[in-house]
Amino acid sequence: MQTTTRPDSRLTIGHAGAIIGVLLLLVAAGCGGSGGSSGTSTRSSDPARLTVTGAWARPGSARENTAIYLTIHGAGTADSLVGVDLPTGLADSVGIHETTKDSHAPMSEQNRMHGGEGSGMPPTTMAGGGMLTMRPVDSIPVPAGGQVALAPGGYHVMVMGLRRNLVPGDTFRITVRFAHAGAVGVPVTVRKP
Ligand SMILES: [Cu+2]
Repeated sequence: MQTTTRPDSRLTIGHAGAIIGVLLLLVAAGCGGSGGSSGTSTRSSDPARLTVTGAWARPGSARENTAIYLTIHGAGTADSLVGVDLPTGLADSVGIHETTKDSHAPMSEQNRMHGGEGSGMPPTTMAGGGMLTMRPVDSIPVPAGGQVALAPGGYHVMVMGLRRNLVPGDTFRITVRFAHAGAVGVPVTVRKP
């Protein structure tokens, strides 16, 4: 007097579970792909075109200054970064700056005007007794096939007079202009250094 429905239904449930498992794997694979390298298009040595990666901004409050950092991967011909455009209404002005360690000069006029490279940072402090001095630059050279990092303590995109708060996790887009490559749209993520 035994029925055969129970083993059958159990088999069906087991089969459905396997299908769900496969679907979860597919979803997981899709998520993983977006965070990592996505094939040859992100190769830094691609000579065909200049690319900009890893752009991030320091958090900051309205009326403060902040900085944006990024990495430029040069194309087959030498180029230069000549300007940056921020989204409308993000800040009063923007410039390209270089921070250098200067053991002689007192606080520069530029630093007195708008404080340090990062929001809320004291303008001129550095371990070892040197002074950090920021100065505006007209352009940043990008060698053919080379890589240029805009990073804390060096070149940076100076954002002056934020008109709203930037908190970790915020994202916005900037346009980075190059002499040869032209305008390159770049996504920026706000995060702590
Ligand atoms: Cu600066």
